[in-house]
Amino acid sequence: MTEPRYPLAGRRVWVAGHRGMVGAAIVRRLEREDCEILTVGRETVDLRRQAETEDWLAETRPDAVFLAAATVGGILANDSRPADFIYDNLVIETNIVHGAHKAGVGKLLFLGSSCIYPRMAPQPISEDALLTGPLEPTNQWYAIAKIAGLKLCEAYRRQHGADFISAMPTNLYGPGDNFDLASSHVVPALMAKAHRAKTEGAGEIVIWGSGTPRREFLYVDDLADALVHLMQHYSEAETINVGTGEDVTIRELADRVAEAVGFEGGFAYDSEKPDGTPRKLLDVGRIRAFGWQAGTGLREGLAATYAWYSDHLARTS
Ligand code: GFB
Repeated sequence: MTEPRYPLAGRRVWVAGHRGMVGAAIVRRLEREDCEILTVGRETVDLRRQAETEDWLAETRPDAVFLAAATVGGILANDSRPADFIYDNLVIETNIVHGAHKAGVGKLLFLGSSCIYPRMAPQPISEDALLTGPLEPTNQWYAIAKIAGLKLCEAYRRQHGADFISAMPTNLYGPGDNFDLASSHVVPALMAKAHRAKTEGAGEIVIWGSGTPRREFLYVDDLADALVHLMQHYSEAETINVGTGEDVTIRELADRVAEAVGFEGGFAYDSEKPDGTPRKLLDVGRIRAFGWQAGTGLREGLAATYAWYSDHLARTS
């Protein structure tokens, strides 16, 4: 591996959003680097408030920022709370990017999402598909906010020479995910349903939509590893995809989740619920060329996630 362009050793690094699934994984990964990790909770600084955010940045003066703070959720949450998804995300990223620039932050990594790409983008989706076609309607609000975030980074780079980069992860899962059925993504939703069915001896769980959409799933600790790698090695204006390069149908995912949980029943399909984008597989050629590749297979990642979830249920019940 080549020497990092931006070594983290000795630096003060703020993980914005450290209580979320992604932020917590970044903190876990940074604990292996020789840097000082900075965090602040919502009760102290509401990142939606510009003065609070800018004051905190001015006082703390981090060297580097991982911008993992966001309002996130699955297909139904996105579709039913469009104002929260567009407002919260626009304002959080604007406050942090502008505040980081004013506070002299040397490097910032903004986290987007693969839903920024056009609904019918050619697969696998390369970075240059951005803004070439209409978005998926169920998550267009979130996608517009995330597109604005990556353009903010580009604009501050162009006007001020700021080393602000952005990464686009594919669908994520892992320890610390949200298992609430009304707002979660598909992996924790199917895991929670399969676990409950197994516990209660129910014969069947419900899958939303047709089960035919294809998705790519990245284990969150792999994402954190990629982000630390990019922070140290990547300094380009163009966003960069982070994924595994492989996808499965939702039906295949349900089989894998059932296997991880030990649920032996069947599946029913709720056609009243949306399918969303038919396929969302990222082209991971660029990040591979930068020397990073995902290490956790879906089976292994689902087993680790279920171990965390079982433990979490035991701790909280
Ligand atoms: O994970 P998910 O909510 O996000 O849904 P998206 C993925 C697919 O799984 C959809 C199906 O086709 C869902 O209909 N699915 C099946 C389920 N059963 C369930 C279930 O019980 N719960 C959920 N949630 N889905 C999100 C975007 O889209 O992806 C966000 O809305 C973000 O903006 C995120 O980009 C990564 O992949 O459809």
